[in-house]
Parts: sequence; C-alpha cells; structure tokens
Amino acid sequence: MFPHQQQLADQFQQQYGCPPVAIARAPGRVNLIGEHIDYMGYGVMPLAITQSCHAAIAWEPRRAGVQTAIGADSTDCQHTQQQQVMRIANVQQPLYPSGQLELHPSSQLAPDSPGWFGYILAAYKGCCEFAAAQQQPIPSSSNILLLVQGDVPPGGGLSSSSALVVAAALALLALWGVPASPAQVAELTCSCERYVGTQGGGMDQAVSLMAQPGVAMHVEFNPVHASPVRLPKGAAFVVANCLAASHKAETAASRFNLRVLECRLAAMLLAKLLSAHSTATSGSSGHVSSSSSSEGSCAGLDWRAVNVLKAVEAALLKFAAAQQPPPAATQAQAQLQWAVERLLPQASYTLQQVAELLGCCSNELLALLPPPLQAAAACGPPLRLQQRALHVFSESQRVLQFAQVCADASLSDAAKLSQLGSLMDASHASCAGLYECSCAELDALVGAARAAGALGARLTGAGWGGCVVALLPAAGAPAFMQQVAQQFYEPAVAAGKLAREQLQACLFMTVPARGAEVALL
Ligand code: NG1
Repeated sequence: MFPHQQQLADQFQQQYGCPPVAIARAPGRVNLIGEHIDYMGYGVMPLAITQSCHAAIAWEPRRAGVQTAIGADSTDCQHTQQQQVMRIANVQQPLYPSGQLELHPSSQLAPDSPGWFGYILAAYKGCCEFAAAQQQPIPSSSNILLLVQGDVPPGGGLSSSSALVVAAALALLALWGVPASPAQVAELTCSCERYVGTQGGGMDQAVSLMAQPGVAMHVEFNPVHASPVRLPKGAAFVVANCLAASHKAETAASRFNLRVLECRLAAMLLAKLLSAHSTATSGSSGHVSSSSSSEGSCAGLDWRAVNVLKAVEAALLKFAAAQQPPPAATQAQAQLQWAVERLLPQASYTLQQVAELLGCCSNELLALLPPPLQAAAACGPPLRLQQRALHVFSESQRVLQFAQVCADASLSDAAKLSQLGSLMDASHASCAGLYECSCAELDALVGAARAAGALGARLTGAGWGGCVVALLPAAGAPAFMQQVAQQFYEPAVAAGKLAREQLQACLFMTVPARGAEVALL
C-alpha cells in the first residue's frame, strides 16, 4: 500500500458511494541536469520526487430499475444509446472544480470545462490510441468515475501536469484491463500530452514511470529507456520555488513551443548546410553556401526529414574535423560550438531567411511543422538559432559528463560533488544566457542558493519561473535551508506574498523516490 492510498479510497467511497477498483500513483520529478534537450533527442538526468498525483477509478454502478446512462452492455461506443462520460472530481475543491467529460476518442475539451480536465482528456485519448494499436477492446458499457488527489506543486517545473497525465492513463488502462509496460505508457503519455498544446519531450513521463528509489535516472529516447545513476555519497538535493509561476504554455504560441521551433529550424538548417559541406565555400552573408550540387551527400541528411538536433551531431563533428585548419580544440563540445558558430553566424533569423537558406518558401517550410509550432512561427519572432543550438549541444554534453563523474571510481565523493556542482552552475548559465528560459526571480534564487553554500544550483524544468535545484553536502543542508528561508522567503512572508504554511511546499530536501505504481483493489 502506498501513502494516501487508503485515504483516497475512503474519499472515493464518500464522493461516489462505491469503492474504486484501482488507484494509480505517479510522482513528479526534479531534473538534475539536461534542460530543454529531451525534445531534441538527447538524454536527461531527472529523479522522481515523493510528491505525487493519485487517480482512483471505477465503473459507475448501475442502479436497479434505473436505465443507465449508456444502455445495453456494449464494448463499442458507437452502439451505445447515450454518450459515455467520465465523472471527475478532485479532493482539492474548489481549486480544481468537478465536472464530467464526454468520452469518445475524438472528444474536444468543452469551453466551459475546467482547464485541468485537458490533461485527463489527453490521457484518455492517448489510451484509446494505444488500445486500438494493440487491438485491445475498450469497454464502454458504463460511465467512469475518477477522483484525483495530488501534492506536486503546480507551475513549479516539477512536472505536476505529467504526473496527472500518467496517473490518469495508468488508472484508465487498469480499469480497461489493457496491459502496458512502463516504457509503453511513457511513450503513449508523452505523445498524448501534446494534445494539451506543448511540444515537450518524454522526460517527465518516463521518469515518473521508470524511476527507482535512491538513484537518479539517465533517461534516453528513441526508444525510451532509463538507467540508474548512483549519486555520490553525501549528496543532498534541495528544491526551492522562486515564487514566480512557470507559465510555459499560456498561449498556443507559447514560449516553450517557440524554443522547440527554434531548435527544429536550427536542426533543419544545419542538415541542409552540412549536406553541402564537402564543396562548401563561405558566402557573402558569412554562411557556408548551401547552393552546391552535393546536397544529400553528407551522412545522407535530408533536411526535410530532420526533426532533432541530435540527428545532425555526427555530421557537425565530421564537418569540424574536415576543416582546414582544423579547430584548435579536440573536445566534442568545443568542436560542436565551432561548427554551429560557423554555420549559423547570425544573431537571429526570420522565418523568411530560414526558408531562403533552405531553398524553399515560408509556406512550404510551415507545412512541415506541427500546428503548435506553426502557431509559434506565426508571431514572427526573431529566431535565435545559433544560441538555442549551442545550448542544446553543450547541455547534452554536460549530461554525459554528469553521468561520467558519478561513475568515476578514481574520484573521491567530495571531488564528485564539487564537479557536479560546477556542471549544474554551467547548465544554469546556459539556460539563462543561451536559452533565455530563466527569469529574474530564478536568477536571484540561484544566487541566494550559492551564497548559502550550494555547490551548484540551477533552474529545473521548463523555467520562466518555478523551481531551482541546489546540490549540497548532506551535512550542510539544514543550515542551507535555514539561510535560504531567511533570505529569500521571510521577506515574502513579511510582505504577505507567501503564507507561512506554504513554506514547506516551497523549500524542501528531496531524495530519489520510486516511480509510478498501480494498486488493484
Ligand atoms: P516542465 O518542467 O514539466 O514544464 C517541460 C517538458 C519536458 C522538458 C522540460 C525542459 C512537458 C510535459 N515537459 O517540463 O519534457 O522539455 O520542460 O527540460 O512538456
């Protein structure tokens, strides 16, 4: 039995007058390093936190003598007389209002539905698609009852939304009796969360499902898998909320999707330019010309088929190695930087310029992108391709270095802690400078954490608000927390911006927790 299980079962009974048949628990996560690179194909290093989302589920009981909402037993929605619905409630009322969702695989969120239903609808659609692909029938003879409870702080970069999607998906699959491995649920919840609008990678869902207690997880993609990484003895991680909510997705043209767009265009453009590298010459714009006839000759790159920066990494390294004179540095990170700066020299690009460099028109380019990225492009933002690509390549190298340091038997634990701290600091600098996903509040909190003795500190999650994660020697963690509380939070409490009882949710030490689980009752 996991924490909250019995309590939630009792609340379910009170809410709906019947017991749940399954309760799913899905944890939030804190990402130690590897920010904004999962959707570009690169591995990341999160751990699951104990704060979780729980979803209790059951079929709605039929009452004797009463025509049910659905009518005759059926395993096919199309044959039912009335619309099947999911009744939804949250133990946190009125923060998360109750209501119901109509259930069919093409359902849209009704305009008057509470916003948080979008995540449950996304999970439902993803589960329908998964069940259909597995040729598993979806039972639909009764309405569904769902009760949600969660304590992952929302808008904090701790993945509260993915915890909800994963918990709802696990609960639905359990109710339907559709078997799925953690990796399958990770894939299905990653793609279905895109129904909610952001074009994220698969980190949050994967770690929520696959985390192991006591270790960080090196999560890699295509296909998704997670390997445990033993952290040095004496490492403590403290999570602190900067008190500015992370609004990564408030509009379709969200800043999150704009970053995905910039990375995607950088990948396409690099593929195009690299495909011509064997006969490349510097054009007057400073760009390596892409007009050569050798397109497609470099590593078989077809820019139209390139979606992620990882796909051009090998060709970039080859490009750097083939130059005369070769770049001075031999390290992959320096070589990638050299090549990106040479191939994408402008401070920013317009969509029109990107299209011209690709040799097509803007509309043709837009047609290759999914609608949320088209929406991001429609606002005509300056596209900072070089900076975003430099962040992604350097951050992916830092993830590998983080794993190497953890595994290096020749290093003392103290030396490991110090090196991991430096990598986390460098990650924050890159997020703030090259990726521009920090904010004044996050930067101030990172500064306060360092001043209070953190070996390294960085924003965690999408950024633009939310939380930082700080690395401490365990012995120093209590004094650290006291100092940060005094310096960062007490002024907010004094100013009435933060209730004292919220402090615990804003500043806490975390240990790597176990991944999602389902209890069949
Ligand atoms: P959060 O912190 O939950 O907004 C988002 C993405 C991740 C990853 C991080 C940045 C979703 C569901 N999550 O996380 O995949 O890209 O940003 O590293 O989109």
